[in-house]
Amino acid sequence: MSSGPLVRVAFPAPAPFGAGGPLAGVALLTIDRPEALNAVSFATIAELVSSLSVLDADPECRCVVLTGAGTRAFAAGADIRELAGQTPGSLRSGGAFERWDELRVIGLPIVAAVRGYALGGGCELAMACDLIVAGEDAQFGQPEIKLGVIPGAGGTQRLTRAIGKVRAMELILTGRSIGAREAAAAGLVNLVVPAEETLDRALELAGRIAAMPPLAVRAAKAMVNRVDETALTQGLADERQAFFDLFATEDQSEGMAAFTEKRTPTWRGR
Ligand code: DAK
Repeated sequence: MSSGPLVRVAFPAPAPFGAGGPLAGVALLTIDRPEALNAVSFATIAELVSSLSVLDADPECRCVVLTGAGTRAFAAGADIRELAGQTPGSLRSGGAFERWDELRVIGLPIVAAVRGYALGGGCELAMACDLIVAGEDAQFGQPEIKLGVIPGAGGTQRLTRAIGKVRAMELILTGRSIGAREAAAAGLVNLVVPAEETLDRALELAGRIAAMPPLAVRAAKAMVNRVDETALTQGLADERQAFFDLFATEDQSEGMAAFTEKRTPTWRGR
């Protein structure tokens, strides 16, 4: 049993593929409960959202990679031992589950690097991220039905949006999990990579996002996420407003000047 933090933070993250030195602008968060397949206890989600909030407020941080310690799991769910003794009343009043909702206010893009099991709350956590890099050994699923309950941290909603109603319905009603290739074919993950390269490939992807102008990155994330919250007419209006707003930034002037002058832009995040 580990007695240190439940979520390790490395900021800046190490460069991918042993390239040496840190990876500018990228933070690596690792759920560190490998003995419990990184099950997300109440304390784990609290630590995770606290770390993300700190990084979100740090102008040096441009992108986050979230992974699980070890090779067997991203996270095998919420901690069943903690859930077992709960009642409707304790779940409503405890506040612990509200920490999950705080993931939604993070403006930084988050890349999930998934090896092994991403089940239940682990699958929901991956889907709450913005991109998913899956190792060939990844397994995604919502097995809560086998425990006598249903997904409670967004699984019925996000899985359905990601892979469509009939596929989500089958997985949620039977508890079957799917491998990385099936997940990719269904549109759940961005890319499937050799298992041992999962973290490096996620860091690489995060590095490319971190090299982009940060205000535009945050605006883009917010606008893509608007899709699930609004009808098209309102979404288009919101996008236009965000587009207009970016013309008040130095990064817009710099980006367009650099294009004209045929040079690499320097982003200031303002
Ligand atoms: N919770 C606690 N411990 C877990 C765990 C989990 N979800 N998953 C695995 N472990 C622990 C095992 O108990 C075992 O511990 P020891 O017995 O060694 O002490 C250790 O990790 C290794 O697991 P196994 O021995 O079981 O390993 P196997 O290779 O045999 O099997 C497995 C791997 C992933 C197939 C199996 O461990 C498994 O079925 N795990 C449970 C998967 C699952 O049912 N996940 C869904 C949990 S329910 C909400 C937020 C979140 C949630 C709900 C609401 N709100 C915000 C409202 C989420 C709910 C869930 O995720």
